Amino acid sequence: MAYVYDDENIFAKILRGEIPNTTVFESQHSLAFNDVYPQAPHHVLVIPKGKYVNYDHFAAEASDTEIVDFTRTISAVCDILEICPGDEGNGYRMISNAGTDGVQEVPHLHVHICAGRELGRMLQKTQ
Ligand code: DGP
Repeated sequence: MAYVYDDENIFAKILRGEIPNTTVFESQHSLAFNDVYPQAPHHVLVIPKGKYVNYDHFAAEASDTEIVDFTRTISAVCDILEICPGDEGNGYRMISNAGTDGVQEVPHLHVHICAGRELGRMLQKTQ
C-alpha cells in the first residue's frame, strides 16, 4: 500500500506550531490536545508526530518505538482525564476514522477520546 501524506493538513500545521492547540499531554513521538469541536465534556485527539495518514498506515510503517509511545500517550490521557473505568472514572470511547467511508476529515492519524457523559450507541445509522 502506498500512502500519500499531505503536509498542509491541519494537524501537520499544529505540529509545526503554525496553529495553536490546547495540549493535554506531549511525549517524544505523540501529542494529545483538545478537539476544537468537542462532542463530549472530554474530547481529546491523540496524534503521532510522524507523518501517518491513518491507523493502518501507522500500524504498517511506524517504528516499534512510535507505536509504544502512541499507546502509552493514550494511557496518559486516560489517567489525566480520570476516565479509566473502575475506581476513578466512568469510561470513554476511542475512535479513529479513516478514509471516505470512515468520514475522516483530517488526513493525519488521530484517535478521538470522548468521555464525561454516557455516549449512546456507537453508530447512529444502520447498514
Ligand atoms: P475526523 O473526522 O476523525 O478527521 O476528525 C477531525 C477532528 O479534528 C474534528 O473532530 C475536529 C477537529 N479539528 C479540526 N480542525 C481542528 C483544529 O484546528 N484544532 C483542533 N484542536 N481540532 C481540530
